[in-house]
Amino acid sequence: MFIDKVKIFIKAGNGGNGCTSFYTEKYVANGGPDGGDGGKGGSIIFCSDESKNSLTDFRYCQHFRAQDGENGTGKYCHGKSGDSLVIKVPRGTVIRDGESGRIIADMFGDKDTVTVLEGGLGGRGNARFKSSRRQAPHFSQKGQLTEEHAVILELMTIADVGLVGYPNVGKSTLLSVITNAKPKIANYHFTTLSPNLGVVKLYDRSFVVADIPGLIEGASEGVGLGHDFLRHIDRTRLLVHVVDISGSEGRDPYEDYKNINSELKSYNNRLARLPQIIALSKCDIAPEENIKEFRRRVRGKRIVEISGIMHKGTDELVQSIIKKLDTLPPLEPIEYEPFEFGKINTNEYSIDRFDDGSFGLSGGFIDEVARGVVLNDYDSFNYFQKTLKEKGIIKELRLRGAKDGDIIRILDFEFEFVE
Ligand SMILES: Nc1nc2c(ncn2[C@@H]2O[C@H](COP(=O)(O)OP(=O)(O)OP(=O)(O)O)[C@@H](O)[C@H]2O)c(=O)[nH]1
Ligand SMILES: [Mg+2]
Repeated sequence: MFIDKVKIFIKAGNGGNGCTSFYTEKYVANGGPDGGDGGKGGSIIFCSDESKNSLTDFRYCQHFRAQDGENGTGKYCHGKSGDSLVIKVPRGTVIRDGESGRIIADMFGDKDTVTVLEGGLGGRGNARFKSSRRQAPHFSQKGQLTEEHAVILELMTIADVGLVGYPNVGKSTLLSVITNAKPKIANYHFTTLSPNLGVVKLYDRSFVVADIPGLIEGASEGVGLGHDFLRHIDRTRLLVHVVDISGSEGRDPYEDYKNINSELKSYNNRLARLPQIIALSKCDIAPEENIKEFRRRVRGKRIVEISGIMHKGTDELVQSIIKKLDTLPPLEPIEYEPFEFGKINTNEYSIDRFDDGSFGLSGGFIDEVARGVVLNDYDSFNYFQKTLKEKGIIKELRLRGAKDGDIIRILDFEFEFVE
């Protein structure tokens, strides 16, 4: 089963906790603090891999967690950092935020590497909190906790040329003649069920062609295989519109041509506006009259007559494609304003006033300080108060009307305001 769109859940590793410990040795009383820092959590990294061509790997595995950082221990031992998790995706995968749908990264190049979630920072051990006035800190910092996020992976194949047309018109046959690809070919509709890629090589030139399942009228409403596969030609620079000019299935070739164009338009304007070369296929069995009639009705377009099975006209078609590609801008990643999962700004804080007269402190700065607080430890609490004072938060609380005895809430704990 071919899968080209999946939702997965990713979580970077938590930071390890810092350690509270004191040096002990025989005959050494009251050794100093020697608690080590916690290790950093592992990050979630995406890497594009040219050897993959679908997202099928993600069908049964949707949860990805990087390793947590280890806790620090005594004797200044720092915890080991957690291993990052590298998730390999095919080239051309677009990574989106699962909630807003905004693009986080376009894995356009081969071996592109993007860190989507940073691991949590490790907490500092009590050895770090030693100062001239605080010789024996009985507290250390906790590691930063990370959150799970949903992301959507969407494969948008990278190819220069896309083949479009009704089912059974000879798209895959054409691909097999002009490229090295060996797609399945058969005389029934929807032989091709997932995109095929092939590379055309002519002297020093080469370009990539994508063959997708056939489209039919109403594809935009989900008729046939729907137009979901158009995503795989959404990045192309040029379309080759394959029209069965023999009318072997009793349809009017000109109507086919018009219908496919309107399906492209209902998918998106970019596709509808892409330059097209029309390949009239099955010319070996087509009445001359059909070709003339089509040429009469479609004027001013580049039209090449081909027969895939007889290998006729295909060289001319390749030459036309190269000529046209030379005039077009190169393939480029999608333009987007990258979405980043909220990086915590450890400098920011805000003060709120609640109905009951209490105050609430929140923001990255407060979270950062709160990680190090052990409320029932006098030392730790002093350190906490001092940090708030240095940041000007105590002063601001006063200005906002806080009086001694008022309740101040932080995360899930509260304390009384005293200066
Ligand atoms: N006579 C003739 N038959 C052709 C030609 N090209 C393809 N065919 C036949 O048409 C049938 C369909 O060919 P495919 O290449 O599988 O067509 P397709 O457009 O990829 O079809 P789907 O994948 O179903 O959309 C096969 O039986 C081919 O042998 C041609 O130039 N002349
Ligand atoms: Mg096919």
